[in-house]
Order: sequence, then structure tokens, then C-alpha cells
Amino acid sequence: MKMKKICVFGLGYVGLPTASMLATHGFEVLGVEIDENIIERINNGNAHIEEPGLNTLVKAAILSNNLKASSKPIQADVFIICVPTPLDSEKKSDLSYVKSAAKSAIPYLIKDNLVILESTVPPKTTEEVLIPILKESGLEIGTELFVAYCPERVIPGRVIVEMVENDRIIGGINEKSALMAKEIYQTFVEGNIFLTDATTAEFVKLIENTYRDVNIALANEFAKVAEKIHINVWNAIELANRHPRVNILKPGPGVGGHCIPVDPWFIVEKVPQADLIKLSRKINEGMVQHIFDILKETLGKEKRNITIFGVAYKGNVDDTRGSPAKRLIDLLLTKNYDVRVYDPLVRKFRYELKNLADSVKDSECIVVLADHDEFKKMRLDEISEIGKLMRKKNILDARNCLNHEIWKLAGFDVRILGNARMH
Ligand code: SAJ
Repeated sequence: MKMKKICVFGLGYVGLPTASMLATHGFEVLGVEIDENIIERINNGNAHIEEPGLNTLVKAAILSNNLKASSKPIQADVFIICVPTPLDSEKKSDLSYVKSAAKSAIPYLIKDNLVILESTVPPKTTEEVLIPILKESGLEIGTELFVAYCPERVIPGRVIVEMVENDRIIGGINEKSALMAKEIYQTFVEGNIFLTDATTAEFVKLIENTYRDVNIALANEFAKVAEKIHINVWNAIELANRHPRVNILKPGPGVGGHCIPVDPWFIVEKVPQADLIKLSRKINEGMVQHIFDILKETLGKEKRNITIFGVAYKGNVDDTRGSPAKRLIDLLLTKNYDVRVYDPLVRKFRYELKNLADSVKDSECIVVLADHDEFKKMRLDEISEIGKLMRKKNILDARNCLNHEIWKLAGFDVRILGNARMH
């Protein structure tokens, strides 16, 4: 059987590149999306997300006539679900988008179809949530309707490269399902493809991101210890990482994005005893309070004007989802600080974004929260101009990303997370 037609549910950070990639590899792809504006933009050949290479890929897919976006699915050979799975207020997975995508596919499913779930989900979701819905089609699961879980593993900023180059894990509900899914992915994946069962594949995705969260929590713990014993954690981690079996990640203002702060909870949801995972979340979320404490100590009681540099959840992206900056600003505002925000990449944010000069005018301290290249590359003359506008020349680098010598030359008192007392 040759699979040619594919419906991709959700044209977001993963669905859009996946749909475009499949379309440029010969499949006829219909992207199913609930947002009419996104549908229109994509049908005009424009990506609605900033991601290197994505716009070109979407344009190529639309020009090939193999990609269309619509609000309704059609009959196809393969259905791929790439919808969001956010956390609800009780830190449990909200699977409503997955359920509604699966339900909307039911009337279009026919014998020998393959349904692939790509969204990150708690272990056993394919078995316990997706399959019961798919059974409503009347098709026998595993012999007439095939099902696989294939997690995306691409990192924002390198999505197009990693979608092709990364190894891929495919978890089938049986061997035939896994092999069918492999047939699809191997058309564009250059990495290795590993086959396993669906629940293992769900778990693999979660433990990858949880590993990163726990590792970052350890780095953050080391940063706080280093501050107490007056050493520079960044130098210490760099030296420790010279060991062939050590790879400690970087401390920072906390872990943002839409994946790493969310996925560990999907494990805890299933197994609440997972203490290390919960503690790591707590440590990473606590970094905002820690930065606030450093600021309080730096500024004393009287002064209250703060400038935030970088509200994206990490360097060189425009994405503010889950950004620690939001939580720090919320905290500062509740403590009556005056906060101004500058981010050269971000266009939309919960708080007003200022231009550089307005953001630093009369400020008493800049806090760097995202390691954008623009901050790293600032020249002495630019920094001196910034200094002239400020009431006090303090800067706290929570990413250790600046050229500190230049900032000091421009008269700044430089503090670094994990090295807070050394200037
Ligand atoms: N961070 C640190 N210190 C570090 C590395 C990151 O504080 O040493 C922070 C970042 O600043 C950011 C957060 O962690 O706020 C997450 O950033 P990230 O670059 O670690 O990851 P994401 O969320 O952009 O993408 C991750 C990736 N997962 C892994 O590397 C295991 C990506 O491959 C996944 O596909 C993605 O999550 C996802 O969609 O699950």
C-alpha cells in the first residue's frame, strides 16, 4: 500500500514544519487548523512563526501545490496529530486538543489508515485516551486502523535542521503500525529511526526533557552554593565539564518554553512519588525569587527602577511562552518596583515593550534574562550611552552572557548570577 495523502492536525511550532516537510517530500498534505488567520496566512505561503528556514519551506510547500490549510479534515491515508498539550491549573495535562483532533478525524477514517500522535503526552495516553476515541470509527485497531506515537524532538531555533538530522523514535501499538509510521518519516529523516512500543516512546520524550530540567536544577543549585562560598560557578562548571563523563548545564533565571517546564509534570501526574522531578521543578521555579533577592540586596530599600533585557524564554528566539521574565516582572510589580522591558526580538508581550533608550532611562539596574546575541555584542560606546541615561549603573547578568569587562569599563557595577558578590 502506498500512503500519499496526509492530514496534519495543528499548524503550530511542530505541525507547520512537519506538514511543509512532508509536502516538499511528495505527499499531498492538508493542514487542519482552528485559527482562520493562520489558515489564510499559510495558504498565501507565509509562516506565522519565526523560525530560521521555515518561511522558505512553507513557500516551497505551497508552491508545490502539495500543502493546503483548512479548518476541516478530509479522507487521507495518514492522520498526524501535532496539537498543544498544556498544563492545567493543577499541573495535570490538558488533553482536550488531542481528544478533539482525534474526534474530528473519526468520520474520515477508513480501513488501512494510520494515525500518528506527535504531541507530548503522559505515558499511556495513546493506549488509554487515543485508542478508545479511534475505536468509535468502527475499525479494528491494529488490523484495520494503525496507530503510532512519534514524539517531536526539535529545538526551537533549529527546528528545520533537527527535524531532518535528529534520530527519531517511533512507538507503534504493534509492529505493523510502527513500520507504517517509519515509511512516512524515513522520506525526510536523515537520522536513525528506532522502533519501540507507544508507551515507551511517550516516556522517552518525557525523560529527555526531564533530564534537562533536573540537570539545569542542579546547575542552579550549584550557582546558589557558589554565591555563598564566593566563587564563580561558571568557571567551576566549565572546569568540571572537562571531565569526560560530566556535562552540567547552565544556571539561569529558570526554565521557560512550552516543553521543559511542562513535561516533567506529565510523569508526576502518573507517578506522584517522583520526588527528584518535583524538587527540580521547585528549584528552577525558585530562581525568579532568587534573582529578586539579589536585586533587593543590590538596590537596597529606596531605589526601585528596573530594566529587563530579554523576555524571550531563551536567547535568540522571539518566543515568550513560559518565560521566567514574566514571573520576575509580576513579582517586581507586586513589590512596587517600576519595571521597563526591552527585547529586540519579541514583538508581542504581556507588558509594554520599550525601545532601548526608553527602557533604561532613569533605571537603577538592568537585569539580563535572555542571552540574545544583541546583548552579547554591545559595544563600549553603546554601553556608555546606556549608562548616561541611567540613574545608577548596575547590571545583573543572569545568563553570564555579557562581555563584563566592557560593561565595567563603561562604569557599570556588574553582578553575575552564580557569582553575585564578585564585581
Ligand atoms: N536553559 C537553562 N540552562 C541551560 C539550557 C537551557 O537555564 O543550560 C533554559 C533555557 O534558557 C530555557 C529552557 O531552559 O528557558 C529550555 O530551553 P532549552 O533550550 O533547553 O529547550 P527548549 O524548550 O527550547 O527545547 C527542548 C529540547 N529538549 C531537549 O533538548 C532535551 C528540544 O529538543 C525538544 O524538542 C523541546 O524541548 C520540546 O519540544 O519538547
